[in-house]
Amino acid sequence: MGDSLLGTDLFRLDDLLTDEQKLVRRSVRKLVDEEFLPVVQQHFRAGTFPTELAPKLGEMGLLGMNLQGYGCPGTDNVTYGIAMQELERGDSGLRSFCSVQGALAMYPIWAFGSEEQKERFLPGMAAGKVIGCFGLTEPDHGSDPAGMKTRARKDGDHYVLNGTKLWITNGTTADVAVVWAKTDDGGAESVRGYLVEKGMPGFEAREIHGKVSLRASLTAELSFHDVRVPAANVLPKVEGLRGPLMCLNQARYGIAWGATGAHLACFEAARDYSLSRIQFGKPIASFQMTQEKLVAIYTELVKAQLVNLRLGQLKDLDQQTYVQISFAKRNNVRVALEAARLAREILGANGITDDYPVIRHMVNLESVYTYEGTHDIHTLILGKELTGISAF
Ligand code: TGC
Ligand code: FAD
Repeated sequence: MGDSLLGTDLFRLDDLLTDEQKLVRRSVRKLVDEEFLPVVQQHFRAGTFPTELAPKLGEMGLLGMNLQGYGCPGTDNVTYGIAMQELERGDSGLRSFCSVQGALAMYPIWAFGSEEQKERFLPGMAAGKVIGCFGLTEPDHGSDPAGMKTRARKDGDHYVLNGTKLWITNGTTADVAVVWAKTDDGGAESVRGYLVEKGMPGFEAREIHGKVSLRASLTAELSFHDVRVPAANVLPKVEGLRGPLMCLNQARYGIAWGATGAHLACFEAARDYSLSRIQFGKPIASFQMTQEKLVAIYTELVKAQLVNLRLGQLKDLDQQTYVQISFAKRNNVRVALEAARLAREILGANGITDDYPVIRHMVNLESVYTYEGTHDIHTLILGKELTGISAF
């Protein structure tokens, strides 16, 4: 099996990878196995994230991986996807940390920021020394961000920000929050991105407690009460909902690969368990019903890998569409969640303890199913593509 996909590479996708891509997969897998998996149970139980890993993630080029310049590694998109897959093989919280940092906080600065903003924030963020978060969702506006209430009012050379953002990953540890707000500056109201820095008076981040999913990830509520954000902190090169949605394309792409990593972990755990667990005098893997479940998990895993690689190739040619990304996010998360449920069943009572990774992945995937566009929203994006009719 070597460093291949643990015996799941039925269609020899590895033949299409470069040595460099396989090397990245091996080194991220090693990091996850040696430095993350030994501590994930403790973090999942405590509801904490090992933020101290951030500089290591930076050193390994896992933050803002597919961005060029400003200290970012500038890898191709297949390499970026492979890394996300390996991170989420560890835990969705670990991939989330890197997705939010790279795709949702660094990408908007990189794509829409001024030269000064890029030079000021990106090198530290790529190194894992400056943490970012992304504030789009609000208490009353999740799937429909166009209805957001957060407002920025121009006042001299500042904008005064008021509003609340909810469910913000990395919110309590972030040094800089990319906050999307409406402003009527210069005529019609439009959405702009604001770089809100930790410590700005009126800005508060409160941790959300009581999560049963994605426990090894920090999630916050951000509130803004007359926060004076310098005009120099407004992202100058984008206006409208297209801005945050372009960031989501980057992150959803990573999630499509990441969910396949969680899927892979569940497959591996279920197959190993079924071979070693003896009932009625034989391994449970010898029962036809167990084999049917393993084959169901495996089939969707193999298909998801094909989707990811082709999508990555198209992204490297800059020919991907957001409909393809919705397809991949929607499909791969759903099949990973179904696989996790089947794997949990194969593990019997052991399937409900966090001594095995399966139930942790299963409950995590419930969040992944909802964030970055719920399953239903991606269904409607695809439905619109097929019919030409928007059913939002
Ligand atoms: P609509 O009128 O369709 O579009 C508004 C403008 O945006 C353009 N557009 C896109 N551009 C780039 N990428 C996309 N995917 C785009 N989708 C639409 C569109 O062409 C239009 O441009 P323009 O220039 O004509 O103005 O907008 P709508 O209000 O009808 O909404 C569309 C909808 C529902 C698909 C969208 O709002 C949506 O995707 N909603 C889901 C919200 C969401 O995904 N939130 C995620 C928050 S972040 C998060 O969850 C992080 S989890 C982090 C972790 O990994 O831990
Ligand atoms: P709602 O939009 O209220 O949806 C509730 C239900 O109604 C869903 O089943 C949905 O599919 C359905 N629904 C809604 N509209 C329609 C429709 N038109 N047709 C059919 N069904 C519909 N957001 C950020 O901005 N930044 C983050 O870092 C971030 N991190 C997150 C981390 C976690 C752990 C979680 C759980 C969420 C995070 N989110 C973040 C928020 C996430 O993006 C939202 O939860 C998501 O977009 C859905 O919004 P909502 O929860 O308000 O659900």
